[in-house]
Amino acid sequence: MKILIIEDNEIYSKLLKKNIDKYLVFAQSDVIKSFSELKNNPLKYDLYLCDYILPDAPNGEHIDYILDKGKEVIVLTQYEKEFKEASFKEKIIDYIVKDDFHTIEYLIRFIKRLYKNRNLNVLVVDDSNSMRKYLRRFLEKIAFNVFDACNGAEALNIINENDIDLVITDLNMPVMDGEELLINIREKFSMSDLPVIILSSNNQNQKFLKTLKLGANDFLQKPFLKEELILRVNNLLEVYENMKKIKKQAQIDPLTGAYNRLFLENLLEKVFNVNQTKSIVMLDIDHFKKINDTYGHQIGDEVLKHFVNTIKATIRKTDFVIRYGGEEFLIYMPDTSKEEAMIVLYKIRKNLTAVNGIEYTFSAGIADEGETLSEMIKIADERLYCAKRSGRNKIIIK
Ligand code: GH3
Ligand code: MG
Ligand code: MG
Repeated sequence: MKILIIEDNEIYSKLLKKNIDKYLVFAQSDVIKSFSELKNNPLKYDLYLCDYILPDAPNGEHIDYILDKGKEVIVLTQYEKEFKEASFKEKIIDYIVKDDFHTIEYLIRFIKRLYKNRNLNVLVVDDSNSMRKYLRRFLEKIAFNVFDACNGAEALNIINENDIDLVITDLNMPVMDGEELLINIREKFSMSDLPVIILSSNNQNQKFLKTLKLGANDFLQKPFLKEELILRVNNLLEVYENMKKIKKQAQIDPLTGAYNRLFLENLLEKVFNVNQTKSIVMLDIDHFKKINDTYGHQIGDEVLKHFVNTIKATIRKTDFVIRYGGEEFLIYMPDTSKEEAMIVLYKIRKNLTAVNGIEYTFSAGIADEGETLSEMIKIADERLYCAKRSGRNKIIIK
């Protein structure tokens, strides 16, 4: 992300640049001091941080100049009062009052957010064309990918087909209103899986309180200030992303990067479908204790990592590998019969090269029968045990 700072106060611009360099690893910034310098600049930046008043642009002429070129601007100002009347007020992303240096902290956080927003999909749901357009334009300004729908039914289709990260919805709409949309969303997604912001008119107090009880994350009362929209959206997404990170970390085994049993319990119970063909594979490294005893625990750890990496490189994107116990792993393969799963297992065996000069093998049991996940695991485990008893380095499916 390339940022241009336009600021005649050298102390302030230096401080700003220092903070950008220190805290925004993805950003690269340049500083200029005047409108005349700006006119000679090719304007190849993603974001412009502009002082409101420059010696050669006493009314913010340089800001209009940048906005005319379709660029994104955040204004830095000491003159909040005059600023309120500025012609460009509606066209900029936001403004920062330079009254104390804490605002730089906010600015840094804000730019970080803009950077992350580029990977997030926001869905706007409103039957009013002008509101939809307004929100779309503004959310695109703060870097989101925007989808829009004019009622709840349309919104649900979009949610089913796309990876939506945030929904902003009106309440009163034809076909399916905001409340029904929210109920439908919460049947599938928790508050931390897909946050929803309700747009309400000020005469709908009772109704929007109800939506909070139904699982809305936040609300915005129309007409709202742009600043309030930014703050609520950005704050919500900050929480949402942290939750996502924590959730993900909690379900991954730190040594091997495979999923852990928490993942198995949480997710697979949800996606497990009795009527769909699927295979469960239980694998166990042969004589692993001997590897530990001979080469030490650290080398043993390397073997475990190597085993998981080989499995991951061989299975499909829709399959999951889970560390079930110490050196015991489970692979979940949707839409796969045990005969098909066996072919994959042979591939894993073939791809299993030596690690640090140590050759090792594994045994496996595969099941595609059973009504529940635990039944399938039990059958696969019995077959794994058979494979061990009959001499190891075997894959058993019956
Ligand atoms: P078998 O062929 O019958 O499976 O024999 P094995 O030696 O592989 O099985 P056993 O269950 O006797 O021993 C497994 C060993 O795995 C014992 C345990 O200390 C070791 N182990 C478990 N977790 C880890 C780990 O995270 N790192 C390392 N290095 N070793 C581990
Ligand atoms: Mg073993
Ligand atoms: Mg074992």
